[in-house]
Amino acid sequence: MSDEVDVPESHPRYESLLTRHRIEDGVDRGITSRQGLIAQGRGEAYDYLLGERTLESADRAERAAAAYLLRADHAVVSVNGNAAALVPGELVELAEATGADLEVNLFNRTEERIRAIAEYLRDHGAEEVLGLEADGRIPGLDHERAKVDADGIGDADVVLVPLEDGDRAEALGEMGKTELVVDLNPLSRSAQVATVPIIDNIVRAIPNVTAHAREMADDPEAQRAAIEAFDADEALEAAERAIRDGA
Ligand code: PTJ
Repeated sequence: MSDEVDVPESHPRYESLLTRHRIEDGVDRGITSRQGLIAQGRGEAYDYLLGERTLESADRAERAAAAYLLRADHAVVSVNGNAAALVPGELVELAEATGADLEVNLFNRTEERIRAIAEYLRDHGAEEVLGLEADGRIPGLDHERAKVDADGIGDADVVLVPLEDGDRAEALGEMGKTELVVDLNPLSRSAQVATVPIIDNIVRAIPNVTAHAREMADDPEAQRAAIEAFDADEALEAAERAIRDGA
């Protein structure tokens, strides 16, 4: 299995085909669930409608997310099978740039997949990966879906959850956590309940959050301004408008 894909860069759908290949490769490696293939298809459809670009409103969301991560007492970046397959190195860089922990946290939880993802993140430079303990619980969810690390997501005040399922996003919000959600569907419950909904493809979103974090790292005033300049309802509306009108 390789990261290479036999598609010429001049192909008009090069990025999209490369992303598909990474998800397929993730399934082959035992990192991504087969449901992850379906989730990717849904994401692609929204990305196509959004023009496969980072909207200005999404860029503002990515900047606000960077500011929340930098200002957190304890920030955690949650990693599932799709995120790990698509942006493993980029997630490690984001954690480094913001001081956040990385925690493997799965919707369709299996111990094998958790171990495979943790190892894959370590192969991409991660020093510590949480999620193997799973000794904490998110209240209000059934047993398997409720599992988190007590010292990780359980203890965090800010969590970045890419491609999260709506029930869990809602339950994490009810625990009083500041939630930063990456999801291409502005109508999804996860995006709707997020403190910061990032309506963008994870492959563009994560490196951009990192770039903003590096730029604002030593500038508390810029961090405060980024949070103040962001309005979640406006961002959701802007994405819906872009889908409807192509604006
Ligand atoms: O690895 P696991 O077991 O934790 O499972 C992960 C998936 C993603 C399979 C699981 O959480 C799931 O089934 O999610 P859903 O309910 O299908 O929701 C996934 C959401 O992510 C949808 O709203 C998609 O539009 C969106 N999405 C898919 N691909 C991307 C995306 N958003 C941003 N970037 C993407 N590349």
